Amino acid sequence: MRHILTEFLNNKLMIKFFKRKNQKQKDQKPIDQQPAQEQSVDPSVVDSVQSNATPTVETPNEPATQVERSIEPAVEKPDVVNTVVPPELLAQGVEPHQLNQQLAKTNDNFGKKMKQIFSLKKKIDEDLFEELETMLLMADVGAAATMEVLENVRKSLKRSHLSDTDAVFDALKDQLTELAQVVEKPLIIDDSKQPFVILVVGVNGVGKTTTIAKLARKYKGMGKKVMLAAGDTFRAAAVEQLKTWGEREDIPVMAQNTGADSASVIFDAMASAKARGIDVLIADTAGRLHTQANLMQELEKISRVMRKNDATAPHETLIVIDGGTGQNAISQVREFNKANLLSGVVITKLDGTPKGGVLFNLAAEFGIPVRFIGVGEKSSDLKPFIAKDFVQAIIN
Ligand SMILES: Nc1nc2c(ncn2[C@@H]2O[C@H](COP(=O)(O)OP(=O)(O)O)[C@@H](O)[C@H]2O)c(=O)[nH]1
Ligand SMILES: [Mg+2]
Repeated sequence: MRHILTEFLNNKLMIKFFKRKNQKQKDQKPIDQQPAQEQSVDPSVVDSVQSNATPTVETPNEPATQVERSIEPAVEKPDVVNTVVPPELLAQGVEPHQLNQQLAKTNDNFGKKMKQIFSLKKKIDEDLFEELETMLLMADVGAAATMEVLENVRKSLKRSHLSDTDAVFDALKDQLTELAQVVEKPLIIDDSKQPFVILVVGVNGVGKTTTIAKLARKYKGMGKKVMLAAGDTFRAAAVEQLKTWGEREDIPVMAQNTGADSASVIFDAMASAKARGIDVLIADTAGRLHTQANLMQELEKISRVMRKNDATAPHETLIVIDGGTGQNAISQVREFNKANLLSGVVITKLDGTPKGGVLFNLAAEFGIPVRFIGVGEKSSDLKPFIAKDFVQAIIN
């Protein structure tokens, strides 16, 4: 129902926007159209690993420092924002991060546009609200979230009896923060689960395997024993890619042949993880097109089979979406959510896109916790989602 309403509002608002655009913005630069992102697996990574045909537990002996040698060192960014990290995230070993530069492209669609609008408009009128509405729609916030945010801005201005445009700027920032806070619920690993099992789902190319490597590194860094399960048995390259990451991060990977039954790979990995006292098991899955209904059935089967080992598993089912795909990412969440499996979202590739506003769209439409955001290709480029920091980075 909400979906239909959203579509309706989207159409209505877009018609309004294009009318206005024709009238007023003939000389305005078109919004930056990003080229389609490279979504294929880096062949150099895959080629560098020997294929392993039999079920194995890979435990490379390379020291962890190998990771640092094989991955480009991160360029330290200067601190501009004072980040307040919630205690539960500090407990996860998360240090304060600087997002300004990583989210610079999304900032072009929010902070920069807002400054332009407010530098021209000195009084609060319908025209100002229409400009803001257009800005939010163009920034991938989505129709429903745009309406909700602007309605709340009007209400808060009324309540506070403020009538200068600075107050509108602040109120808009506050309302976006409030909306983002709906989905700020960090993933806490329940230590009573042995292992705590994270199932990672999503369509091909969104960054599942990379995110798994990032999570593995994070949890290992917190002193947890981590294991990976190569549940994407659909493509040979997928298994090899996960093994490569396992080697880099010195983390065991449970894998079987390409074409093996994904549910049984993950089931076996759970049994092995239990026997080896593993704290966190992270399972990869295939991501063939979400329009193929059998993928959903496959994921339901995987969850069912997992529950034969542990009735409470999976303890987290994370959908990974590519932040650069905007509305497409929303339809992917909608599709995967039909099977009612999702407990968290990871939005990747926010470093290379102006479409980070999709987070608000997601928050308003589904309210599923955004556990992490991906801001680069390195295994250290995963940040826990903190609403205030995110909004500060895109409106600074
Ligand atoms: N810039 C950027 N690239 C990413 C990020 N996450 C993943 N990627 C890249 O996206 C591509 C696909 O990732 P992969 O993990 O293989 O996707 P999968 O098919 O869902 O497993 C790879 O080239 C990754 O390096 C991110 O946060 N930022
Ligand atoms: Mg993959």
